[in-house]
Amino acid sequence: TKSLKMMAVDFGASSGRAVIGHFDGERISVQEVHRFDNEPVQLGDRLHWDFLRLFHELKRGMTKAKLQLGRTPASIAVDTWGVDYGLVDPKGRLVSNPYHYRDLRTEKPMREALKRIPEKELYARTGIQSSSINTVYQLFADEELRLAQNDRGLRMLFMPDLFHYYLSGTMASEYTIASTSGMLDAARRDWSADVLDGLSIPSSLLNPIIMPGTPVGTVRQDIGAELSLEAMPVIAAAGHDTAAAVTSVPAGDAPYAFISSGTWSLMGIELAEPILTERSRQLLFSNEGGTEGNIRMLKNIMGLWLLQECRRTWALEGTELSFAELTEMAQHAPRNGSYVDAGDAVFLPPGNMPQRIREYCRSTGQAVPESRPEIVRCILESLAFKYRQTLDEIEELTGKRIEQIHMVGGGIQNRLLCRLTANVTGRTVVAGPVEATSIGNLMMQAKAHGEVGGLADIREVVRRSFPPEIYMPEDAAEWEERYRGYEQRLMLQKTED
Ligand code: ADP
Ligand code: LRH
Repeated sequence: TKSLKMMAVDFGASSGRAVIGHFDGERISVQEVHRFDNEPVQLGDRLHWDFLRLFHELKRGMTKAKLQLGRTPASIAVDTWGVDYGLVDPKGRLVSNPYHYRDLRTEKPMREALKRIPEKELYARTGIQSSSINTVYQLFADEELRLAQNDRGLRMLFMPDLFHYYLSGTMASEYTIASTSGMLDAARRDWSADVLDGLSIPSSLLNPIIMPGTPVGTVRQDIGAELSLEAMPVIAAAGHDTAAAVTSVPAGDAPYAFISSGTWSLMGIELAEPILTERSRQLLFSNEGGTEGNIRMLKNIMGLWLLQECRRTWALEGTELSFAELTEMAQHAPRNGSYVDAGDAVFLPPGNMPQRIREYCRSTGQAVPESRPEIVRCILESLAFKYRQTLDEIEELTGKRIEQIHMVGGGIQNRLLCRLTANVTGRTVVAGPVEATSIGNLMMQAKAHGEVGGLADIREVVRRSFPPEIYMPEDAAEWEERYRGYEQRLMLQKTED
């Protein structure tokens, strides 16, 4: 019998975690060995990753995994959120602490970049909606680098690739994470020379693209000695956390949409080829890269970030509330029928979120949610309504009816949100697994080891291993009417814009 014991490290915004995955050929089980904070650091006027501390946490995770297993894991792979990167000099030194995408330095440069290449053209090429977080705008904002045309010979590594580089000494650019950059040609699945040239982003920064599930090397000997590990392969599994999560969606035959629910909500479908139409651009869909070269056509929705930031603000005000307590609060909160557009970029930066939500409601002529329970209720209903709107748009773009919604990620622990999603969309919600990202990461490693076939086999394993929770839609008519109210209020706002 097979017994493959690997480790995955997932750098999420709400926390980082290291897990061991045990794949026996039929099922996979996952055990968390290390969880740590992954808060960005504001230094002066810039928001950064705390890369050195995180590399230390990665090593601690490796040590704990080895001690837990009593031997070196069969391999390791790192995934992180999209778009961010580090720059490495020719000696292999990190040039500076990487920026966090919620840093606002890119807003003005983004507008300048769009004067050079009209957004329509950029979208037709890359299939990525324009957002100030995109790597392409982060690099464009680095004027020094651009004007000097990278005369220092630096290399750009996306965060998972950067961790892999410092683990293994090998530089590579894994496809799924590169696909979040806004610099890939979506159809060719390779760097877009037109975009790079058009924005004078030096192509010497970039590494060749490798596909998910490719071994990149082994853990360096000095790290092996430091942590007393045997030789340990490093695999580029699916560097983008959302790509990893979607890989482990336990989809069956019914046409489905996924929602990867964590700090962000990423809602979309899988396609063989990207949709690069004017309509999909207007509707703000992105075409990111999936495992096996398929396309994740999805929308970035602010997600539970809205709740996370309220929680942080309330903690600063002296009230510590767990996510379970917050959800409980919302359960019994009065519904004041006010909503926010959970796709609006005003919610992107950190900072007093309750205030911004109140302000949004006020400026859209709605009743202002004053109490904490009302605010939480407003967030969760607004998310569910946004999912419904996105579902309608997906059906419009593809001309297909979606039968089911698969929700995965930490956010499914919020059962109220799962239930609201079923009710508002009128679709069955299949929720699970919670640790979809780590599971997708691990299964792509298993694939690299030759222990599992393609995506269909991976999903079969996930279905066998983690029974989902099912939410059937209820009170359809009532929710339909409320949705119409939401639509009216926010659409009304749109036509005024
Ligand atoms: P990320 O990978 O972006 O860090 P996760 O997938 O870990 O995100 O999901 C984090 C989110 O899950 C939190 O924002 C929180 O809203 C939700 N969550 C976590 N634990 C619970 C819980 N016990 N009850 C309700 N919601 C929870
Ligand atoms: C989710 C995610 C998402 C976006 C954002 C930056 O964690 O990766 O898919 O790329 O973070």
